[in-house]
Amino acid sequence: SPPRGYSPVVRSDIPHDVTSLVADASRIAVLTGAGMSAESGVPTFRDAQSGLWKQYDVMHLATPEAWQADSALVWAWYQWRATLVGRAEPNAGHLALAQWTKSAEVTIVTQNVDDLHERAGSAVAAHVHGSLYEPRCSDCGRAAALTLRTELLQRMPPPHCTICDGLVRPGVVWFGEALPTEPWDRALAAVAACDVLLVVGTSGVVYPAAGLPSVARAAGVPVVEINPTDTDLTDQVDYSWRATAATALPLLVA
Ligand code: BV8
Repeated sequence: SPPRGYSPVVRSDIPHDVTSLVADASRIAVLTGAGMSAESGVPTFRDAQSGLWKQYDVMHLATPEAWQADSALVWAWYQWRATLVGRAEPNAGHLALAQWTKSAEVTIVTQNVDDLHERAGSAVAAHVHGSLYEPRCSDCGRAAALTLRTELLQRMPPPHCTICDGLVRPGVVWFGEALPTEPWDRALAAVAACDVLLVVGTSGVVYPAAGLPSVARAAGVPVVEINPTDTDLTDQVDYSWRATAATALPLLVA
């Protein structure tokens, strides 16, 4: 089934306005959201409330409170998501961005916690919401190895830190948690110092990441949104291209 938010009226050609906005750009910044991975079959964040997890509210599961209340349930949800992403492949949009780095300076800032940009061959300048693949000790902060178990249960007690015996937690940013400083600083620098900012596959709901397009515009950087539907950002961008990531990005790089 098409990804959430898919609209039938989706262009498959590059709008003239976008061509001109991108034509002279040598430094491109790209802000990606869950829609970037939708065509890889990875459910967007809100669609991660499916199957085993249908009865749970993802907006609750992705919080420190849920972790405090039931770390085995939350750990199992992230194991399920990490396994799901592991079974997915980068799509044509991920691959086009990786290809583009051969002819232009492309800086990727992602809200996604998957590793599909990396597996397509891109370096990611900033994972502003962390990563499914970088668990860390919730006490001493040390990185922990992620061992994905084959069977996916609804409750899986998280492992303990080999150094201080603290609980190992998912390496993501939960709602109510501050974003990691260094990735956030790199994200701010990237969107302010580029020639054009592409915003691909995000609803622009979650802050402070959703504020990055206005940071770019305040710096005089033109912003192009690539999304099959209108979003909270649509009236803040210079051009909104009704297209999916895997359709639009290869056209830009061709
Ligand atoms: C913070 C990691 C402050 C976890 C994520 C009350 C209390 C505390 C904070 C708040 C509050 N009220 C508001 C806030 C701020 C809050 C916030 O913004 N809430 C929202 C819901 C209103 N933000 C925070 O809490 C942030 N921290 O504010 O800290 C602070 C400061 C100092 C000290 C202490 C605290 C932290 C936010 C990070 C949350 N973590 N991810 C995990 O993954 O489990 S966010 C998560 O949801 C995703 O990473 C993503 O960024 C976001 C949205 O997910 P989706 O909806 O799936 O994806 P997206 O929005 O990108 O939408 C999909 C889009 O794709 C759609 O537009 C669709 O049309 C499009 N699409 C679909 N198919 C395609 C496509 N596009 C292209 N091609 C396609 N094929």
